[in-house]
Amino acid sequence: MEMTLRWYGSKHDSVTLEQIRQIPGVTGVITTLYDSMPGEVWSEEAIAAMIAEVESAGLHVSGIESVNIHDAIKIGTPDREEYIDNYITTLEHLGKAGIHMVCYNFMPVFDWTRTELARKRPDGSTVLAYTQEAVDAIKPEEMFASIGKDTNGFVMPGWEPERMARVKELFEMYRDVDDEKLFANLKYFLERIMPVCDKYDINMAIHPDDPAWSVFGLPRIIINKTNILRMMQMVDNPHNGVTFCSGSYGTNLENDLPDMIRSLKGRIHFAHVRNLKFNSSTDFEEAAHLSSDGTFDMYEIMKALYEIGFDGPIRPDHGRMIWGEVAMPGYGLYDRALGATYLNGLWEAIEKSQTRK
Ligand code: DNO
Repeated sequence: MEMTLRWYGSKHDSVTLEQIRQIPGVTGVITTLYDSMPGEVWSEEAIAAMIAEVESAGLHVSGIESVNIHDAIKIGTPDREEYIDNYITTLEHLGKAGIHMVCYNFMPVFDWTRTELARKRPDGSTVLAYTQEAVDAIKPEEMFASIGKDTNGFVMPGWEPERMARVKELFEMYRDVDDEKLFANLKYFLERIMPVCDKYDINMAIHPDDPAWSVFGLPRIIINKTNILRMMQMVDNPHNGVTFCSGSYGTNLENDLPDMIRSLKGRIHFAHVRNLKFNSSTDFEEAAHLSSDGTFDMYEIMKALYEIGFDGPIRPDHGRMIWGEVAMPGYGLYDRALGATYLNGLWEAIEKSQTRK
């Protein structure tokens, strides 16, 4: 595996490449063209500039998170053809530039959903949190306003104000899309893009829906082992793979994370590893990465990744806001650096104990 950190680009991120370079064991970043809108073609020039900036700091681009999917593709409207063609061109440009991993998601309307961006924990740190009760109590169009005040002035991935302004309209557009239709539209999209992925050896890594159940009545399909295996089989190409995100699949306590990892051998192209602390099955907060701070056994998660021979990029995921840092919620430097170091420590221990067998 390669330890990486997510980076939004110098215009959008409070964390610098120079700081990332100083985290022991982090050699790459996962980045994106954060200003591009879903459906746009990423130009070769913009991709080259992004790579040059990262490389000049002594790091490399280990993959993209995300090239977002236009709603027409998820809904399956006739204009999806044009947007799929654009997506293919973007993949071609990325492939030519030597990028081989692309993370994306297939969630309708909202990307990840949290109800609090700064819940205070007993140690004074703040974290992202979710309660089903809070979601049930508000209308979808109120969602952004209810958390928007806690973004510290940053644009949150998947919560771009332009999109949020259209929430009502988007809900209307998804009215006839159920789980089966969403699966069919995902299959159609994947079948169209697999040839370019084969040509340039690009691993597509679908991110799970977060939380791993339907919110506001919208269909959500990338939520559990059954559905993800169905997706792997419906387009049975090794380039059709997953981002294994422990914090997203883990929102549903019925998901056995190490077992899911083992069942996806060869198809995990990217890993997001973080811990959650459950206060009840419908109330969870994003803990520190350490096993004892949350609900998951991080050793077992890392061991399962090690055992299946995972060799893609991995990143610590959302961190707590600590030590007075002001950053995009979940994406500060300090706690993610602690997370990277902890995950590297677990990996080293697992690796050494395995070779001693
Ligand atoms: C949240 C992220 C997601 C993820 C996308 C992938 O912090 O994990 O926004 O990047 O769902 O497309």
